[in-house]
Amino acid sequence: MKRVLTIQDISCIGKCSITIALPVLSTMGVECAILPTTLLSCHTAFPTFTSYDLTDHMMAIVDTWKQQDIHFDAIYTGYLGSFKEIELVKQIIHLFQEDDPLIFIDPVMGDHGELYAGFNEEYVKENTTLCSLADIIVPNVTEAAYMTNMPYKSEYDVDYIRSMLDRVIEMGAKHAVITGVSLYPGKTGVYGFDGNSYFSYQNKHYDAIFYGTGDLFASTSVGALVQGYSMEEAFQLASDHTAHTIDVTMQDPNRAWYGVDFESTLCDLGNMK
Ligand code: PXL
Repeated sequence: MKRVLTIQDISCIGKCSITIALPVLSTMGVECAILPTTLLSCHTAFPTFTSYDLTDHMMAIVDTWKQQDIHFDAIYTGYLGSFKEIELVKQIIHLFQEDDPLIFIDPVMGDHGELYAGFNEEYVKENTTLCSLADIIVPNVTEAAYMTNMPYKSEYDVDYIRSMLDRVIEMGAKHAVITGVSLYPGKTGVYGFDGNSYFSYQNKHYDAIFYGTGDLFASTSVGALVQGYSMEEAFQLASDHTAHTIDVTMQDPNRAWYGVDFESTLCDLGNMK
């Protein structure tokens, strides 16, 4: 069985980061090891939350794995809340590099033209240096704009996205996929470069914001990639699954405001080849 290490926070309430990665990867038939960076009562979009820093324990945990010769097929990071977390992830990537795991980095920093609470341009610079170590990064348009110093636009053409992607790739990651790319009215999808060619995939656009959809997309992509899907196939599957989950979430009149209803569509991921 393939084994993925995910390094992200645990938000006790919030349907994001590890509480999405773990069930999604497990359902896809992939062992998911977790390295929690922070324990939050709720994610940072809640009006109040507590945050308990776990970074002092992370290396001790990794040391026990190294002593017991544990290997990973992929290392997947999402939301990282501090410079220290970014630095630790760099060290962990270095420690496991002899296994040549797929390094998949979702540089979670913001959306809709704004950085998330607690992040600033210095943080963006630091996260960009982490991205340069990746095999695949999946910034959304906001994150890519901050990383490349390009102006954020909510309306654009394919040339804007293509030059953003080219600049992101120049920053060191081997492959990149920009998410939340809307190339036609009523559509949203991805625009990526797989090392040889560009690819793009568009789905129905839903005019709704559900936290955790980026984490669902990234986790599904990682699951498909380690199971042997090509980049284009993996991102298509993740786009379809994310769009379907948003659709199902919107149909639930009792849905929680704070997260996508990924639980309702988990079983669809269990039938992958
Ligand atoms: O879904 C991204 C995410 C993950 N973890 C925490 C967050 C967010 C987005 O706001 O606050 C703690």
